[in-house]
Amino acid sequence: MALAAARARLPLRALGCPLPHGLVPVAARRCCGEAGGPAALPPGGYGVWQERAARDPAGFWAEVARGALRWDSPFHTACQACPAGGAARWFLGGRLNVSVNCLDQHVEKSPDRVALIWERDEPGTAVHVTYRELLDLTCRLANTLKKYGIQKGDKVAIYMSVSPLSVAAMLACARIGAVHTVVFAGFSAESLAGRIIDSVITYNQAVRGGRIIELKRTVDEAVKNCPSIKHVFVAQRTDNKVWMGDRDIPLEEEMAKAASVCAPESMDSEDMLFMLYTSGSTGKPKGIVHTQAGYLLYSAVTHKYVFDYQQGDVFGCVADIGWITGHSYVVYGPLCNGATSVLFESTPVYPDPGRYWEMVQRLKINQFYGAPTAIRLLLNYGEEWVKKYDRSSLKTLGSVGEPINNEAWQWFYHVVGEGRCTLVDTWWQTETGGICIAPRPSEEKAEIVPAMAMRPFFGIVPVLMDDNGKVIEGVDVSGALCIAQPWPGMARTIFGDHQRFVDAYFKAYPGYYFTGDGAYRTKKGYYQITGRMDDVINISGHRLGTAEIEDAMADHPEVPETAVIGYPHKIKGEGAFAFIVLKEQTAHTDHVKEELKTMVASKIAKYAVPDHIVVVKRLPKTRSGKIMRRLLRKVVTEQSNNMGDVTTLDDPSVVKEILDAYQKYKEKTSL
Ligand code: 7RM
Repeated sequence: MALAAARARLPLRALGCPLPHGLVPVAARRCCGEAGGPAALPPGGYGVWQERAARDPAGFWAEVARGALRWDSPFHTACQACPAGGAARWFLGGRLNVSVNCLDQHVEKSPDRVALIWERDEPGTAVHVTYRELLDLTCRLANTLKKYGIQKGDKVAIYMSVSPLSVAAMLACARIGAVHTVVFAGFSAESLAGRIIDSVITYNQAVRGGRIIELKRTVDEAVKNCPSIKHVFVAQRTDNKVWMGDRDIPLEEEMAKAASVCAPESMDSEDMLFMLYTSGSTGKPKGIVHTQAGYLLYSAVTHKYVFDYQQGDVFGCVADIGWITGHSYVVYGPLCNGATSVLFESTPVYPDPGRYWEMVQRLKINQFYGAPTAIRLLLNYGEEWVKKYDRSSLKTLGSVGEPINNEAWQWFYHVVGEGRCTLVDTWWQTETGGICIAPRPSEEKAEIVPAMAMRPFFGIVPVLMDDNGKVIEGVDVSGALCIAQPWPGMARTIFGDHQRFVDAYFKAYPGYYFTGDGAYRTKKGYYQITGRMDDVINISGHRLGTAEIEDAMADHPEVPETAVIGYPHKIKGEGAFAFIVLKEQTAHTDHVKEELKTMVASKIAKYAVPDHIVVVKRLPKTRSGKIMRRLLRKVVTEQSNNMGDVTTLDDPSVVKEILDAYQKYKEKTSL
């Protein structure tokens, strides 16, 4: 009801254009300009570059960095290994500003080139923003932040839906040397409060799939538990009024008063650019830190070469800016390359399952980059939703975030891409900064194997490790996926806990970066990712630690113990499955389960809520008290005839107990 009223009152303009100083939807503006070309590589081809980059990473990247980035002062050392283990540092002594690379350099040559196409929730209401306009927004926002005392090194949370203003917020931080941390707008108040931040930029509300999301209200809740937050800048995504307190600053009003010129801060290559929280196998999410030059270079070069981005192309990555994919392939990579980047605010099924392809037709998108979970969802609706629309602009399709199953790959390739587009399955992580393994770039017309990431990017040297920490040579082998040499996009640390960084990524296989994933090297030497080797699960392409979900349920007074595992889910890829122990057999089990679900939603986010909760008398534990989640996975994937080694179990009879409980649950529900 409330929503219908809100929408009737304020469609286009308010759901539409909260941008200050009268930016209005423009149907068609030129997307390309003459200059400001994408990142350049030295002459050669894939094989030549790959060989050179692997043999001499410092020399290779130094050459690329000189050509592709605009420097205030040149670097003196391309790459320096970290003496205490950990990630290498890049382009030492160099100074630059990321926002200058993403904006000013393009404005100088082609100010009217379209930087962003904001594909808003309501189809057909796209807003085009030129490079000049985006620089103007960024400078006004930067000056507003400065006015309120935000300085180099301060931490600014961006809790907003995707829009030109949220992109400007990221770039404004970069301009003045503040560190942004984008928090996905689906995260709860408690998640937001858990981040280390000095101020927040948010919207009054967000709009997604025709629904209103109360962002400011969530920020208000978070602020109560987060005394470090000094300012909350509130922009208007809708015309609805929200409560404004002492700490709150109306963003557009301030921006309208602010100067549209802001001198960029000259940053050291290794100064922090942003941190982004991501889940690991233990503890709370960690703030992964990326620095200025190396990250920008790597996102730009991978954007150009993996997707074969050509100047004038419209690049459509439908990820939210709250994830690393949005950082690298909605914002930094494309803008550094002077591209036209689409900001997708909606969902794949709003207003109907043809949304992506209607958008492709209308915006003439040339590269479409999305997640397998959306493809799996859409293929259930049938081909008509795709075929209705003209997709002839498409040249490259990309997949990211989780393994793409063969059925989804084939549908994406044949139905969406009409069998004539290159489909790249791209493997990478928050920690890697950009794509590390993908079928492109490659030698001219090299084969692409369905549903496989295949080939390392320039300078990425993948190795597989066995259980004893030895490198596995040869082909047709599987092991733990590590990367043997540094590359510029690698994260540098975990904010505030460098030891945790070293322990998580460099300890298991000294001298190598351990990804946490397993991989198979095929007979032809290609890489296929087999999935996480730790207790991280992947729900709809979103990373979550099973321990995080367990922790969120731990405070329930009637539930002393829980164990969460990932299980295969047809659409989401994986879902969370919880086993819980109750204090005593209460009559209101269902009530407890509902309470647990609410706890997970409010402590983490809705997508983290377990699909299934099974009550057991006890959890399977080793004699030293460790929960054997491996056994629970066997039960849920119905491989209980093959439990493996159970000799370390404290009491093997627990297996039958759990199997019985699972069977009973299955009969009762439609599992
Ligand atoms: C970009 C991103 C990283 C984890 C990673 C993998 C899984 C990502 C693929 C994939 C198979 C892929 N960053 N993953 N891409 N698995 N094939 N193409 O997703 O930090 O959020 O997640 O996602 O397990 O370790 S992330």
